[in-house]
Amino acid sequence: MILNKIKRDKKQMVILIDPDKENNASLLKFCKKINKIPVDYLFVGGSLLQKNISETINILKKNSDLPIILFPGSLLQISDNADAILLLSLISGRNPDFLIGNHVIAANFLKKSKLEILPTGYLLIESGNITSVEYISNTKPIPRNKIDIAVATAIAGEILGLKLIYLEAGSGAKKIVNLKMIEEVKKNISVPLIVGGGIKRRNEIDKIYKAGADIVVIGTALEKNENFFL
Ligand code: 1GP
Repeated sequence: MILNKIKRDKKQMVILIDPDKENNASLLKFCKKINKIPVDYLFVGGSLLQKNISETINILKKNSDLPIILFPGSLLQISDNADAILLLSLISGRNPDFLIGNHVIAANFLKKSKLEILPTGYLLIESGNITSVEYISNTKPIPRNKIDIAVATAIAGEILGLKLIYLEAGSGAKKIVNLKMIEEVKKNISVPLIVGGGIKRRNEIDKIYKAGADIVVIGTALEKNENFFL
């Protein structure tokens, strides 16, 4: 679906739902508004775990037709009632658990499940504050001005066989990913490019698409303002 939309020059939008920040009522309210939001897919995941992720997915499935893609902050956020999973390799970091360790633990479960596996090169980019993903993953982000390192890392991800590249400033980031970095990474890869983290204004979305992102991810902005897209 992602590739077909790119072929038709369709820029794509993801809304990130963090199960810990929602309750049944807020999820239902969100689903009622979904047709007014330009959204193609839902990502479900977060850094901590206060409730069973499957419950959140069930509510979203019952009340919307959008594909639900797991965006797991940890192995505890894998559930086979979603449609797909971003199988993240945190290739900007050097923590073996997020490069291969967790993948080995989850491998048998994922192979038996019906989840569509989306192998994703996940690049954490410095964004002006220490984000949850930086702290929890115990990895150093790529400095925001080191465009050559981001490009080389993205190329390495693609030639290793990863099917998507994700430039991540981190949820609630102070600064979005450097637009020049998005542009250069896009020029150098042929797999779809996802960009997210810290997007607070509508006009930033257009700039990020223009720089080359195929998919933009919005989380915090919509959590803070339910009329963000209206
Ligand atoms: C985080 O890129 C996503 O993984 C979304 O970030 O919550 O800052 O929109 P925000």
